[in-house]
Amino acid sequence: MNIKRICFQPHEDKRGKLVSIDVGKDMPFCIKRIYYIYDAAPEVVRGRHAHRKLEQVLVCVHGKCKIKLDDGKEKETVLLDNPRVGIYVANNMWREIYDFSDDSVLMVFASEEFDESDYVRDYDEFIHSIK
Ligand code: T46
Repeated sequence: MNIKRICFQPHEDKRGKLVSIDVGKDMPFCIKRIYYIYDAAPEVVRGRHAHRKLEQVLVCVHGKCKIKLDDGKEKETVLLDNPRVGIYVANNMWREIYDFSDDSVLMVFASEEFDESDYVRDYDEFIHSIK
């Protein structure tokens, strides 16, 4: 699977690092929504769904977690542990996010507003829908 990683260039000086994300330059879509996940226990699995239309970029801005991506043909797991790297998750991609460290903060940039009807929460339905 060809997973797209987006590298953000931090502005670094003796006070620390600052990452700015320019929508037209760094993101493959116009951001309509931003949310973040924190206080996720190490044993939980989040996600377990696909989206019909939504595209997202996930950045673990603190701590770490893993994401398993499944396009219906191939599966790949990526460790998210770098606030300078975003993982692009296209539509029609099953995702499971797990192995959260206690201090993890997962920031998500989304191409669409929240819409429950965009979710495919049944794996068999997902496989059927991409055929
Ligand atoms: C994804 C992973 C990484 C809202 O009201 N607005 C929102 O923008 C979102 C994302 C969620 N919600 C509500 C819906 C549920 O009542 O928050 C609750 C938890 O959402 P969900 O169970 O979908 O959370 P995750 O972590 O399983 O999945 C979320 C995103 O939904 C999903 O698109 O890729 O984070």
